[in-house]
Amino acid sequence: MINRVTSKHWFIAGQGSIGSFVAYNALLSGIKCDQIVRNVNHSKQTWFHPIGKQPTALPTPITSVDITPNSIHYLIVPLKAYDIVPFLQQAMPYLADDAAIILCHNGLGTIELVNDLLTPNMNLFFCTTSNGLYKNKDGIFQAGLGGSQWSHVAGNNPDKLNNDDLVPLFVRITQVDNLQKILWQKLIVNCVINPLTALHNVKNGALAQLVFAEDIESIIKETLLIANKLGVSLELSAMLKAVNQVIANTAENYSSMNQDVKSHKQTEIDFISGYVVKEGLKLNIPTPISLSLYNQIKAL
Ligand code: KPL
Repeated sequence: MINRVTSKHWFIAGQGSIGSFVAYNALLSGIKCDQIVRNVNHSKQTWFHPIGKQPTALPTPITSVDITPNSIHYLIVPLKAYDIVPFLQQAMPYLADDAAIILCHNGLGTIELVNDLLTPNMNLFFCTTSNGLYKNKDGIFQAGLGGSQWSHVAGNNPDKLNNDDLVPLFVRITQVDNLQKILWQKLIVNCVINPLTALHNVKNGALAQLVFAEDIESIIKETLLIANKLGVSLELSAMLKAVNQVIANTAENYSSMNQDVKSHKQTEIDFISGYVVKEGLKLNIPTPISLSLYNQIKAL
């Protein structure tokens, strides 16, 4: 039986894997939720394929013509990092004065950009998720059950959301107060796996070969210099272990950057190695390895 656990009406940007996972969970929980797309004619019915359960057709997405100005109080933006600011600029007239916005993506650098767009009563949250989701022509597939962590990152009302609001949407989710450390840990994993797999056109698992060991260690060391200077306490041995663990756990996957390069799509390199380079410049710390990876990906 459908259990209406919350009266919040959620809006989700786009029909990506994470957004569709959230829309599926909302549907199961009886929570009001709409996926927003640019053009409904270009979007097709999305099927979500959960682990061990029947595939489910998600509700038809809506466009801005279906939304009343100032009516969005709860918005999840699980878009690629470079799409977030353009989306929010267009969404601004539809956001309520007290909107709660959740960002959810790979890389770092959007929080500062989005903060500049917010009006005083809005609140910004960040959620990082490791659910094994992938998309193909038949829909969105859940390959593994991962966890998510979230925190308030900007605005004057951190209590605008609580964990009970998000459990029905993300399932295994925890509110944390050390999100910066978690985001840097994920950033370092992405700084290693994403550009290397894209440049060498290999699956994540190929990075376990000895020939990549030196590059992996150099990337981690360089990114740690920046993280540590910013007060994020992460250590080389723990990061080496974490990176190798992700390489092993996702051995059969092609990283998102590898897939983006292969399908001639924009990559998230600006918010991965590019973010490290930018922070290095601000801190006066040279980042030649990240810069080289950044330039090589940009050149592809
Ligand atoms: O986040 C990822 C990505 O591909 O973007 C990893 C963790 C590297 C898994 O492929």
